[in-house]
Amino acid sequence: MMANYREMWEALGMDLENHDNLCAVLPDAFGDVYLSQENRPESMDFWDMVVADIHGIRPAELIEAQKDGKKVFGTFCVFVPDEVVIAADGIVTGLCGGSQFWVPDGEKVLPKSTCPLIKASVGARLGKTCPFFRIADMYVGETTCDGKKKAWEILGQDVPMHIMDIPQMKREKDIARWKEEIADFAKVVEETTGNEITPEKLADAIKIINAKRRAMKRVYEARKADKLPISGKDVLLMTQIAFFDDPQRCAQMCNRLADELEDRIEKGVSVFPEGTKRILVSGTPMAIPNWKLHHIIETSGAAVVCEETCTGTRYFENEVPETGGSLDEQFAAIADRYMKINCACFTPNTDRTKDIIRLAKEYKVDGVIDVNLKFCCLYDTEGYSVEQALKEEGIPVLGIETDYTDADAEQLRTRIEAFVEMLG
Ligand code: BJ8
Repeated sequence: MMANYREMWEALGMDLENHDNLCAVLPDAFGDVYLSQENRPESMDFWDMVVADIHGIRPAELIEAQKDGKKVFGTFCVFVPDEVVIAADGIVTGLCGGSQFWVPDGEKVLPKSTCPLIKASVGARLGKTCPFFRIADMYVGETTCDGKKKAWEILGQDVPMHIMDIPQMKREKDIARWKEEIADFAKVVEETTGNEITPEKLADAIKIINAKRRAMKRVYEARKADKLPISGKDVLLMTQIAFFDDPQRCAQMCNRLADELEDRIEKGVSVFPEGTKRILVSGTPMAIPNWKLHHIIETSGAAVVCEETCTGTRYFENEVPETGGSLDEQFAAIADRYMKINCACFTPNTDRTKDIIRLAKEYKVDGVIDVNLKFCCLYDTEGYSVEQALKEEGIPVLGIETDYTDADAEQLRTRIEAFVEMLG
């Protein structure tokens, strides 16, 4: 596992010795969390293979593409529109760090009271232990939370960095400004790739990303079944890897999985015993390999049936209308679609609460676990309104705060077990 890529990692200027430490722990973690599950859908073999060589297969593909003159854009937020990059024959790769392994390197330069996602992302770059951070020709940041805004100043010291100014409100004038921001991003992408974005190419790119969204949505739809054909953990893995993969292959693999799940539903195959409590997880994103909460929930007598997170429904819900038209019209359509993402960095953000209630009903959940990554002030504060609204709806909710360490795992398990038990 992860053995044959040393030359590539060396050429990328990685810290091989420290990277070996990461490679040594990941297979065990994956084995404990994933391979211990029974009766998994066979189509998960694709994602198992990708994880087994997560720093090998896809990085090697990206480097090959770069040899053909393609440019790789590293992103940290679901607001950065993939369509624009694809339209210029560029490649997008997610860069959010989800491992505690990277946190100490991040803490060398960031305040400890920064959220682990940011600390891990910065640590992965500065510690030279993630090939994706080494490969990206350009990083694309955004003005979402304060922690990220300041992190770009450190990350951008030795990598070209473009920052998209994301509005903090969703008034008409904010959306119009966001459209301009997308048009500006398109110019930067054109300059970086050397390729022109034409209306036809953008229309094609919109179709490619919509197809990926639809395929992911099909997998999610299958989780509405009474007999759950797949675990939450497996779907989380699918979504996490969707940020790194080629979008067309991603769609193909998700559709293949959805076919199998639909077949399982027809045959009544389930991966959980009847009566297992159904949980919706809402809150902060879970970047790979952050499987902590899902693992605890699914080994505490419950199943995760949906994620209202950016590694969940916020990533794929809503499509860009495929109406074509001028670049300007398409940028407007893209701006509209992305402004439907309800992130806690907006105010007001009452539509997120509505989303959570809608999803809770659609997925027939018994309860909601609202998770906050430690030191994320936005989701932490919004948790108050979320809990209030859910209680008014009579939907049981458990608010938790956690990080990437295992220090609180047992305490979390106790609380989650008690919550699940309370669900009757
Ligand atoms: S659209 S959720 S991906 S900003 S958890 S780094 S907010 S302190 S990740 Fe996000 Fe885009 Fe929003 Fe989604 Fe900051 Fe909070 Fe950390 Fe966060």
